[in-house]
Amino acid sequence: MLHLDNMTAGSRAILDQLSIELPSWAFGNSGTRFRVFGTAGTPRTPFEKIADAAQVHKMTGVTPWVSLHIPWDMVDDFSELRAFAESEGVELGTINSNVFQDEDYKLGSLCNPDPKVREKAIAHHIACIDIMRQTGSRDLKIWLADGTNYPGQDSIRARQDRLAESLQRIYNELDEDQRLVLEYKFFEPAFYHTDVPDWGTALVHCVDLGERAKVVLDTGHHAPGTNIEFIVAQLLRRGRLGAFDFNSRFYADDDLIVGAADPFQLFRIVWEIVSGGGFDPAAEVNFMLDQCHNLEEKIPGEILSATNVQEAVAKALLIDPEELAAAQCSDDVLAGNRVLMDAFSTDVRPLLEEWREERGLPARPYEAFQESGYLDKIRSERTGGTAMSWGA
Ligand code: PSV
Ligand code: MN
Ligand code: MN
Repeated sequence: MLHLDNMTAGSRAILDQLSIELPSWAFGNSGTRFRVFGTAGTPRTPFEKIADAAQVHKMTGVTPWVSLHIPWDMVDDFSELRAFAESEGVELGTINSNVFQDEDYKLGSLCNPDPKVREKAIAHHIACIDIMRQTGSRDLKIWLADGTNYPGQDSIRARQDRLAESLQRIYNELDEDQRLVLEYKFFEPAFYHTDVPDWGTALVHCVDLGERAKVVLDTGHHAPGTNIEFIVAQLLRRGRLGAFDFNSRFYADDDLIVGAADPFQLFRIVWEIVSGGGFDPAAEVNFMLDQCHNLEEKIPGEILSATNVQEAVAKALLIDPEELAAAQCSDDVLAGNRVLMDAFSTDVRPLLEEWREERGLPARPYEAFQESGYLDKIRSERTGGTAMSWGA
């Protein structure tokens, strides 16, 4: 039987320090281009999104941060929002810019051929940096919808040059304790080419920008079959893995609950983070969820996501690095694989129940939330107003 007492001090520290940031947009309504299905009690304001996110932390104890998206989470007074978050037991985290929903950005934002549009997009990021000063956020996260649909529509190379110049202007505005984290995605909404399609392109721009520019790895932004753990290993080697957007996918950018589609892939990724030192606070990797709950209730969806990541981490911590290294030096090509598979096949849920009980948390967060009555409360209280949705 596994017990916390049997863990090494190093593994125990990783488990205790694990923190996962929640995306504010996960608590709004979302859907596909075919239909957005609403739920009763959906937040009508950024304050209500934070109140819901705080429930996830109250149940799991591993999600103390909430990431904001600007302008979706625009408020008059960010110090008021910050104080509210703190009163709910959470803190404001990463600020995500949005240069993909304005008519002007039809042909791109930081890469747009029109200098006036590029100026507008740069100004938006500078406004986000100012918000970061008020929210106390460290990271400015940039995901761009820039790209083209047809060969010849614009110059791929000129767009890279414009991107480099625009990013440098933004980077130069950061304070010493702030970072720029750049997210890549190989397709969508542009279909012929995307301006930041892969980790190589993101890394090249980050290296040019400076030490405080890092890459964001969104697990849903790769071609099927991509070995994501390899990318993790390489970015950690170079000290350039800035943040994770966890989610899972069956087909495209599905944004489903992390660990739902392929828990073994999640385990492999997490093991690479463990073995590469990525959970050491000094590595400064921000672990975030980037999900949308189209059909399921949002708060339980986020609770499950947080516990899925925590389970993958606990499994990876069962691997004895010395045993694995010895196996890898043997002539048996399957010996190391057996070590990994033994860890993956172990049920760590009782261990995590023990961990939660030690902290006065519910042993089973998902069930405890369902029994808490919170959903009934928000369903009856949040009447009137307009429910917020992904994209508004
Ligand atoms: C769009 O693909 C996206 O899902 C990116 O992953 C961003 O992180 C997120 O939207 C929020 O802007
Ligand atoms: Mn993302
Ligand atoms: Mn995405």
